[in-house]
Amino acid sequence: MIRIHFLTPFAKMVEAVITESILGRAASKGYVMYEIHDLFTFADAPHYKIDDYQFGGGSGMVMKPEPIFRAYDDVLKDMPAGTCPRVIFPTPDGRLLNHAFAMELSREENLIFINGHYKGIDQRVRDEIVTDEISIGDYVLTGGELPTLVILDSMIRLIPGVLNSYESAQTDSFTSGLLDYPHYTRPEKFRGHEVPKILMSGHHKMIADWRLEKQKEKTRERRSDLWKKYLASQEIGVKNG
Ligand code: 6GU
Repeated sequence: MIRIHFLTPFAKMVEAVITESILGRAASKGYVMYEIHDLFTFADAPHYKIDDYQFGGGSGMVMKPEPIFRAYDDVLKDMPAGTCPRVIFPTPDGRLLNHAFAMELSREENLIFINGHYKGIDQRVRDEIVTDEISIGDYVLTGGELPTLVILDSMIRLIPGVLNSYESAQTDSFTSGLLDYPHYTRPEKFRGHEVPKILMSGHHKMIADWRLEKQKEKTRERRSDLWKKYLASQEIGVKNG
């Protein structure tokens, strides 16, 4: 059972997504437990401010360190002494999220996600607490909740048993290094478009070859970066027999 902690100023947003998704089902099935910690409850009375102007000037507020450090201490206090959980800070200037990282996280026992807002968080939080700074792509979002939920979704689905068919996580895009092949279901003919004949042939080997060919085609056309890696991995495979 993985324990996931959220340190966030938007507790309700995180809760809403969790309860309405596979993330929630993973919790009901006992694979994961969520604890959402509202950063405002760790701020100082009477104003409960969690952000402030940045030293050195410049537009945009920065999240204050105290509420985050207090929330973090509070979470650690309930863990066995010596537990040193990974602390993920989703941020556009982090390392890019990928399948390998999602897989790595899915094997952890405790994870803490810190959700930044405004211009970001005080650097001392990043220096002292954060272990992993992760971006979900080259664009900027208004806060860390959606990226946190994206990272979470990508890892939770990799825990064996969470998906009804673990197989479906084994064969999708990126597990193999290639993009996914096209899928079809009934009806066989729809608005004049027919399902490729080969899929109806019952020849498992030919179907597998066709699918691999489609995967290669798509990857070559859309993702030259993945395609180069795939070709390199094939060469190594050949060399090693
Ligand atoms: Cl992790 N956070 C924010 N705010 N924007 C992003 C992102 C993260 N990754 C891409 N854009």
